[in-house]
Amino acid sequence: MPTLQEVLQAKIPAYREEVRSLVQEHGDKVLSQVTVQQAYGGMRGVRCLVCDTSVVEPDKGLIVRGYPLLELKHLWPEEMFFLLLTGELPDEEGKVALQRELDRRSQVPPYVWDVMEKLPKDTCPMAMLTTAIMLLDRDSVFRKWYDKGMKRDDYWLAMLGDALTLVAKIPVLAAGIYRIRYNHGNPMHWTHGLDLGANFANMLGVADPAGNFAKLMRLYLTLHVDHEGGNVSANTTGVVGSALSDAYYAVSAGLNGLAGPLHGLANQECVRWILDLMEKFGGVPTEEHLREFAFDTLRSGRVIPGYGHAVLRVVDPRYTGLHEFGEKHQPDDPIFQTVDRVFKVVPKVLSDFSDERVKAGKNPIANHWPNVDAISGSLVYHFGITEYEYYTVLFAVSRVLGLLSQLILSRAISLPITRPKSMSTAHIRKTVEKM
Ligand code: NMX
Ligand code: MLT
Repeated sequence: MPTLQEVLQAKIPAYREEVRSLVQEHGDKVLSQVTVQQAYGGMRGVRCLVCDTSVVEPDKGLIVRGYPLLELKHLWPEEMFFLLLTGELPDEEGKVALQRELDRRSQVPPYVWDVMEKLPKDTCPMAMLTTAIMLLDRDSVFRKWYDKGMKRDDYWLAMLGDALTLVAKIPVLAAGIYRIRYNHGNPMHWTHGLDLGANFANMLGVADPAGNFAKLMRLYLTLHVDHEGGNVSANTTGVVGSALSDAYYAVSAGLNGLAGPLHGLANQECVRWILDLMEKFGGVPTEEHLREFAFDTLRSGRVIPGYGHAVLRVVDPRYTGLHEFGEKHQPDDPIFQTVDRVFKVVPKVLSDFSDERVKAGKNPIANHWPNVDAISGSLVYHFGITEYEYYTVLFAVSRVLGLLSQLILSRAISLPITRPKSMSTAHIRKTVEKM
């Protein structure tokens, strides 16, 4: 089978032509409109971005290149990367070739570890990760080729070079940051010949005699890999990349968005919430205690982490995929049992609370179901990685693959610099009053 680069090389001309003819023939047709509510409401539902790696259907969840996510849960993260980029699944030979490419690129330069070691001990793990990514920018192929006058048609190729390096190094960086930040020893090396998920599990240094932690890491990385183009991290990465900033700048910017509590940081907030709940009630809480705790959270003006979503209106299939793993491998773990009980109680609490909000003249809560962050941390905790302030880094290791896929494709079709128009409140008032 041809390599990832060869598959892309063969497909990109037709992809460019498809986009060119679409814009030429239908450029003035309307896809979406913007209301005042949307301008002030996080652009929710405004259809104005292009993303060909995946789509989130409100009533189905993530669809990757036409496949519903749960049909892909057996795939390994490197296969997902191939699929996101090309729309094709690699055969065994294609997968192994990609793995060997990652082997070649996996070494992290010593100066990065020197900086990580010197950071204050209480630095946030996500700040360490995005700093480490920025330090790698020194070797950006895109930047070097650009400085030498690279042709626009080659931008995607230079981006692919940086992307492969980042895909190979991100698990090494993330695992090393875990070990440095929490005094678990020196960073460990990538093992040549091992897949990405197992390598990551191994480098975290978790004892895994039955291989179940490696299985969890493969599943985790596969399920978190992409979530179309509008989420904060993907959108930010796209905007920064559109200025022709290289992959290191663009991805680290996106991950800084993932580090927010309403986005990827919710996975660690969720474990904290579950542990507080269990501490308060001395173990797995009763449904009544849980209801009381959830209402206390809401009435104190906080969100219930892991519940709700800007697009989804059903249980997140990523939650379902991880839940199946928990049921099989850790059904007796009290944290997993608490997560399960939260699922029984919280949707109704959110629904009741939403009714109260509406009566008080506020917005309803649009989605009462769990998203991926409601469960991911509890599965990791079981394997002894209990430092939950680290968990957003796990999400980041996976999401980098999706962010990079989107960046490469944006350069392939030469999306221009992103520059929408803003309006002042006075202008909006004047405009609507004339309508
Ligand atoms: N707990 C309490 N209030 C909520 C929740 C929740 N879980 N979800 C939504 N709301 C509130 C929301 O804050 C908003 O309040 P206000 O109008 O006062 O600002 C109101 O309900 C309407 O919000 P929605 O339209 O339902 O949701 P929106 O699209 O604005 O936000 C989230 C989506 C995901 C930011 C929101 O559901 C949330 O904060 N959830 C908890 C945090 C979380 O799990 N984030 C992870 C998302 C997934 N990820 O991995 O990134
Ligand atoms: C994601 O995975 O990016 C989140 O579910 C957030 C989103 O899609 O808005």
